[in-house]
Amino acid sequence: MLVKNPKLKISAVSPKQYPTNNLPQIVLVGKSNVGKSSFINTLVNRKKLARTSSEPGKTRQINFYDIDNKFYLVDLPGYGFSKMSKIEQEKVGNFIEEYLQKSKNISLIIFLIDIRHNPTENDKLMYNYILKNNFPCMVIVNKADKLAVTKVLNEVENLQKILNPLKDITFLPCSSERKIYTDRVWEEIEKYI
Ligand SMILES: Nc1nc2c(ncn2[C@@H]2O[C@H](COP(=O)(O)OP(=O)(O)O)[C@@H](O)[C@H]2O)c(=O)[nH]1
Ligand SMILES: [Mg+2]
Repeated sequence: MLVKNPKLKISAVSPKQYPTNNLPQIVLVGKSNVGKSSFINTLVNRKKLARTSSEPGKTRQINFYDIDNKFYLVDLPGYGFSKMSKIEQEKVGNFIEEYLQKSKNISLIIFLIDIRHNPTENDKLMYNYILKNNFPCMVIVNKADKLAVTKVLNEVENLQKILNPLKDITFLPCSSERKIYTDRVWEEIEKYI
């Protein structure tokens, strides 16, 4: 998809601020630093629309990006940032859950994991929460540039075996850094807009 005019609609700190129109919301979920904000920038072909950071876990807000008045990309705060206190981590968890419960227009959750690591306990909790609540979901295995091209598909399959042995969820590799594999990702997303 060729995106023409992506813009930040609002950084919501409470549900009152969620957009009230009926545009579908495509939501990025994943631990801090997995590349959610970079993924948004890559999809919409902008360097700095979504703020990326090498210092994760800073902000507790939900950024709604209006994509050509067709849909929203929703950037959630990351969970599981180890330098955060237990209580802070719990607050972030509740904040994410509140959005997932209260938003009426979630059409797809894009769950990001890192190709180099097995899913963490927090990843598994979040992933199971998504499935238990019947959200449509696809898994993006990000940072694929960190592996040799010949190993990427094997590792994606490996991670799918761990999280989704039934193989009824789409798993796709991506590199937000190098902008590779994104055509296939767009193809999948467009089914939900
Ligand atoms: N090598 C590589 N680095 C990435 C990729 N995606 C994101 N990063 C880096 O990972 C860090 C965290 O990215 P960010 O998008 O802020 O993660 P977020 O916390 O999930 O939003 C940044 O330093 C990015 O440059 C990727 O596909 N490959
Ligand atoms: Mg981010």
